[in-house]
Amino acid sequence: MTFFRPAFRHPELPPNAAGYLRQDYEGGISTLCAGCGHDSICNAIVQACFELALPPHRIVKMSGIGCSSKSPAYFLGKSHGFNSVHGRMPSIATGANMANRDLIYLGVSGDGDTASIGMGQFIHAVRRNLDMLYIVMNNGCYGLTKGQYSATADKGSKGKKGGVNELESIDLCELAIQLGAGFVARSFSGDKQQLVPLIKAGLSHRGMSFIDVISPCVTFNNNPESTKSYHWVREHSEATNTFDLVPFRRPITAEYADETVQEVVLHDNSVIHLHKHRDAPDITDRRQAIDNLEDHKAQGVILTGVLYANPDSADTHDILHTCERPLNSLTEADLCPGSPVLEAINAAHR
Ligand SMILES: Cc1ncc(C[n+]2csc(CCOP(=O)(O)OP(=O)(O)O)c2C)c(N)n1
Ligand code: SF4
Ligand SMILES: [Mg+2]
Repeated sequence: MTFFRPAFRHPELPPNAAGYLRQDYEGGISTLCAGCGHDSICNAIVQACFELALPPHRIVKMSGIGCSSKSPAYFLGKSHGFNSVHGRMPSIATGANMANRDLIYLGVSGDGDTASIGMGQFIHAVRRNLDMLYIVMNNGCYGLTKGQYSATADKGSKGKKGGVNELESIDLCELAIQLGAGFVARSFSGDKQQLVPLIKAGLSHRGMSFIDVISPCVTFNNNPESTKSYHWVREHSEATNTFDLVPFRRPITAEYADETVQEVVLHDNSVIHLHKHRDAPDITDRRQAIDNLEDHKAQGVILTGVLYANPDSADTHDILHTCERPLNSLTEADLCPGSPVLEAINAAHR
């Protein structure tokens, strides 16, 4: 069995704006179960990075442990990568981000990896508003260890084996909004049309972008009584809005009537055009975003799309006033400013 992707592609496939081909963003051949939602998310990541024309060598992909966390092997094969310990991706991402703020950070995790063993790590990365895109591939179970319920499994949901889940579920999007993430969205692995622009918007936002993607585990949690199955999600989801991301390099045009479109300008001047559904709440209002999630949950509906966006949020570097340059670019003169400066610092503490 080979795990290498054939290099041959149609010679006329067009490159992106930076001159890279789509295959420059691909990884190895997946070893996940055929039909696993995680594979669709990997494809959406490849597509989003290709469309944004990000230089692959400027991206850092990080993960913990789980089927979801091994998926970075299947995308962005020319990027930097770090497969960390179970639940520890956020602290590794924090350290790397503090050392080099010039790179683009993409963390991939599972619902087990994030909502149980990694919960302490997750909440602190969010409250620090770490500049990264954090994607949870949420199947409501521990796929890698044979399908035990995770903390995001809905109360009343039933997996392929065992009884009904009696415990309350943790809503990671609600937590992320409460803790100050600047961009929060939910999607479904089977909805590429919605997922690709969400990933592009998440990568364009500065600060914490969090996307919870419901991603069915076809082996352990895809039976009709599971609220994380393909069938259930297709029958019970509703989008807050449909939207386009207009990257900053393209001309921005106002194509829609004011009362039906909400415009959000991201830090790099990309623009999200949200086509709001009738009576949709203001997604820049944190309280409304949480109420909206809870209201839909009470009706048994999974709300997808952009749930909350705050384009003005300050990221960890802004908050801590850190050095503006990557630490590896600092010279001895930068690091040792000389006796008079040190004297002045010491004097200030006397
Ligand atoms: C410290 C530690 N505890 C437990 C495990 C066993 N373990 C491996 S993956 C996993 C859970 C995976 O679930 P999730 O993060 O939801 O990923 P999925 O496989 O569902 O994509 C567990 C408990 C481990 N590898 N390390
Ligand atoms: S066990 Fe489930 S989560 Fe893991 S690869 Fe198979 S379908 Fe995907
Ligand atoms: Mg899982």
